[in-house]
Amino acid sequence: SLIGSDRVRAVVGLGATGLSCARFLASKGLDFYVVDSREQPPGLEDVKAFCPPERIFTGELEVLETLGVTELFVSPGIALKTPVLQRLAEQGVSMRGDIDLFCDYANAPFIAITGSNAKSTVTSLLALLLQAVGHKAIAGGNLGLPALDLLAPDVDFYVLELSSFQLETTHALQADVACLLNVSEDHMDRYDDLYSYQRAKQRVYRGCKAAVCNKQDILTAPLLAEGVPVRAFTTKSPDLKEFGLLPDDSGAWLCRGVERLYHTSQIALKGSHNHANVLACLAMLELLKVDVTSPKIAAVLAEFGGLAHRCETVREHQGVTYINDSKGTNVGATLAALQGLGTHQRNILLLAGGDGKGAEFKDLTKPMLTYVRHLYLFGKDAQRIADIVPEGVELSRCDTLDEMVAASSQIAQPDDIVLFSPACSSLDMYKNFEQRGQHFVDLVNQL
Ligand code: UMA
Ligand code: ADP
Repeated sequence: SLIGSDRVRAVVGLGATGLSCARFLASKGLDFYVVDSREQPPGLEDVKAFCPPERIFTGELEVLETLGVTELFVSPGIALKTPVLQRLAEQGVSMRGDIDLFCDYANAPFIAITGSNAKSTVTSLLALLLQAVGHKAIAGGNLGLPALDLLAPDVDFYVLELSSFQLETTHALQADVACLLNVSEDHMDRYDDLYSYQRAKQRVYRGCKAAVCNKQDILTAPLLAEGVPVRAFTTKSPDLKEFGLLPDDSGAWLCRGVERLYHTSQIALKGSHNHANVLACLAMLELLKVDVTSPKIAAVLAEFGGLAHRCETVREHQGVTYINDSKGTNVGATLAALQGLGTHQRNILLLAGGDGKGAEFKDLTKPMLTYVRHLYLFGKDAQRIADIVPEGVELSRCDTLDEMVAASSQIAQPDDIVLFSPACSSLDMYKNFEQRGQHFVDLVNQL
C-alpha cells in the first residue's frame, strides 16, 4: 500500500506507464519525483499539468541518487539491472511497478495473462467473452491502456495482459485467475538466458486463486499451494478436466475432457495455435464459473477473427494470398505462423527481419525447409537470419519492405502465400509493429 509518510517516491520513466503512475499517485494526494533518461520523454507535457517542475528530471537517471528516494515505480522499458537502479536496490530502495499499485487498489476480480505469444489475442477474446455473458469486463495492461488507467468503480472483471518486464516489478500479484500461455525465447537483450526470462513469466502465478497452463509447454507448469485449482489446455486429446482438441474428418472438436464443446468449423479463428488460444479462454471462463456452452459464448467464437497484424489476410491478388503478421516479433510467433499456414507444397514466400533482440534463429531452419520456398530479408539482423537459412531455400536480401513486396509478388504463383512474419521487432526501422504492418498492407493494396 502507499501508507507511510516517510517514503520518498519516484516514478522512473515517463512513457504511458510512468504517466499513469504519476497521475495515480497525484490522485491520492502523494508527493513524488519523476525521472526519465530521455531529454524529451513522451509524457513530459502531460505530467507538468499536475507535478511541480522542480520535481521533474529528464536526461539521465543518475539524479535519483541525490534525491534520497526510498521507493521507485519503475517503467517496463527500463531494465532493473540498469547500474543506477542496481546501486539503489542494494541500498534497500524498493523497486515496484504499476501492476503492484494496481493490485493494491483493484476493486474487482482480475485475470492476469502472460506468455511469449498470444497474450493480446487471448486477453482481447476473454474480455469479449465475459462481456457477451453480461459482465462489465475491461482489458488493458501491456495491451495498450496502462492498468492503473483501467480502474473504475463499476467493473466486474479486469483482464490484464502482462509482459515479463511488468511482472519483474510485481511482488504480490494474487490474480483471481493467472495464465501463462507459452514460453519461448524473446527479449534476450534484457535477460541472461531463457530461464531468467521464464522466472519473470512464472511470477504471474504468485498467490493466484486459480491457474491455467499449457500442457505442451513444461515451462508454463505452475508450482502452487495445494487446493489451488489448475486447468491445462493442449492441442492434443485432453485428459479429464483438460481442454483440448479431438480431430475428425473435417477439422477437430474443442473438448473439455470427453465433452465436445465446439467444432473448429464454428470458430472464426484459424490455425491450431489459435485453437489453443480459444481453449485457454474456455479454461479461464470455467474457473470464473461462466458456462462455456452458452450460446452467447458460441456467438463470439463464431465472430472473432483475430486482431489486426496477427496472421491477418490482407488480400488475394492473382491467386496469391498476402498475410500480415507484423506482430510476429519473435521466433515462436513466426514458427506458429509457418506451422499454422504451411502445407507440404512449400508455397510460402516469407518476408522477415528487423531487430532480433539478441535472439537465436536456428529453430527456424527446419520449418523453413518444410514450408518456405523463398525467403526475403531486411533490417538490422538480416545477416543473423541469413546465417541459419538451409540449402534449398532461395534467399534475397533487400533494403526495404517495398523491395521485398515488389520482388516476392513478381515470382509468386497462384496458391502461394506471401507471409510477412518478421520474427523480429520493428524498432530498427519503424515506430512500432502497427506502423510496420500498415506499411505492408499499403504496399500490398497498391499491387
Ligand atoms: N525509455 C528510456 N528512458 C526512460 C524510460 C524509457 O529510454 O527513462 C525507453 C525504453 O527503453 C523503451 C521506451 O522508452 O524503449 C518505452 O518504455 P516505457 O517503459 O516508457 O514504455 P511505456 O510507454 O510505459 O509502455 C509500456 C509498454 N512498453 C514496454 O514495455 C517497452 C507497452 O507495451 C505497454 O502497452 C504500456 O507500457 C502500457 O502498459 C509495448 C511493448 O512493446 C506495446 N511491450 C513489450 C512487448 O509486448 O514485447 C514488452
Ligand atoms: P502477444 O501479445 O503475446 O505478442 P499476440 O496475440 O499479439 O500476442 O500475437 C503475437 C504473435 O504470436 C502473432 O504473430 C500471432 O500470430 C502469434 N501467435 C498467436 N497465437 C499463438 C500461439 N498460441 N503460439 C505462438 N504464436 C502465436
